[in-house]
Amino acid sequence: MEMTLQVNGMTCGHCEKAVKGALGELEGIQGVDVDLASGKVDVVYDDTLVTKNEMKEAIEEQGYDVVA
Ligand code: 9UX
Repeated sequence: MEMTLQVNGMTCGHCEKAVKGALGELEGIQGVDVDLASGKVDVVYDDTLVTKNEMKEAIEEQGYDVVA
């Protein structure tokens, strides 16, 4: 499965790393691509292992805002 999350508040490369790292620690995440300029985070994942809500919470724990 693949989805795009809109994440607000990422402005530098460290933000990108924080978000990638947080998602990468979740089981079932197969790929993460962050576009800093737009705030779009493309995630490739196994939907039997991880939910959108878990991804959202992991990103929010890092201090960023997930829109929808
Ligand atoms: Mo960069 Mo991101 O100094 O929260 S780590 S803006």
